[in-house]
Amino acid sequence: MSHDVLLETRGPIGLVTLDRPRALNALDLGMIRRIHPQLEAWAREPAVKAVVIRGAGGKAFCAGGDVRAVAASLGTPVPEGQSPLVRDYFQGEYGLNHRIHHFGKPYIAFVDGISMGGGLGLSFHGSHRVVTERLTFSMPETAIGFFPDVGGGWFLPRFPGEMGAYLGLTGTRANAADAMWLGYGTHHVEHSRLDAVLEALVSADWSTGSAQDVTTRLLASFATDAGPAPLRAHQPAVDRCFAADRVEDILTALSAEGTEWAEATRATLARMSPTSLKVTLRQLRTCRALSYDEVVRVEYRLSQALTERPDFREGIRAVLVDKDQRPRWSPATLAEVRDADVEACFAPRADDAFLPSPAPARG
Ligand code: QUE
Repeated sequence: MSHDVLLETRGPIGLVTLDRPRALNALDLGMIRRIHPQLEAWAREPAVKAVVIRGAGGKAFCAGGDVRAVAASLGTPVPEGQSPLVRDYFQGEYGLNHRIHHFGKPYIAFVDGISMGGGLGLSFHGSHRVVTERLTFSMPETAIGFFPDVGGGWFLPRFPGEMGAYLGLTGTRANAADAMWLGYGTHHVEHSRLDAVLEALVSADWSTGSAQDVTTRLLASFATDAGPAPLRAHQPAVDRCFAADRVEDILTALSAEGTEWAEATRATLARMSPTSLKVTLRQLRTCRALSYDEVVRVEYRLSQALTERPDFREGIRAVLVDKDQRPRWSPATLAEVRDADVEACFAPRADDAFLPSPAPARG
């Protein structure tokens, strides 16, 4: 029996606690397979008015997906009758994100501490995202030869100007004030008040309006000002430099800026997988015009294509296993990445149609 996630019903509240603190609550397939059916049951149960998700351990909400296990599984043969983890994992994770996106009832994430990659997938798609002063968040996948998935193709293009391209390509970390400005956070609440918020949700009178309105009013009564967003200072430069449709043109624009920020940003991009950068920019431009469900299908294709490429295993090795932070990318330069290879990552796949049509919420 896995204790990596706690599932409880407290009166009108379904409560999910990610409880794998030694791995910063990184989301593995076992956790996904316990959370998804519980959300399904809560969606159908009229007595449950809202769901809260939080992380245990005080350091992280969720540091991402279990990319380490996926990478470790890639070389090993799969027993007959089983499907490979790389397929089950991403179908499971994106299927859970999709369930949250279409949940219907209030889904309230307490995003407190570290939230990266898969952590945004478990929070962004809900109706309410409570962020605290302890929040640090990022989409760091280009550092491991992957791409900003879990709906990054849907939420990054919705950030102001070119901020989504900047954050998705560079993996830059941002804070709670940034989250509020970008629209990741819907309410800023002090860390010390989270237990009181949960208690107030449990004892709330849910008959005074729609569950969404009751939740919004209750959270607003705890909310404080997050202050000015540090990222906002860079908005004009980000918009100048990240508007291009080719990564090479973004680097040229950064060179022309001649500022410390632009040089640091150039240096950051130079450390990322060249293939990841080109795939990610194309993902963000393509997905801008798509519905969320269409974005999930594109991202599933990319997850399968990029995990087949050498940069994914090399990135996991350099960042999460050996931690030498010196990946040897292949191809090693942007010039060597062929357009046809980028294009091929977006090709339809036989197992594309894995998304269920969620049943409507009741109650
Ligand atoms: C990019 C990523 C991830 C990452 C670092 C990156 C990611 C992920 C983790 C992670 C961090 C701490 C853990 C853990 C996993 O780091 O997806 O198990 O304890 O899960 O640069 O995409």
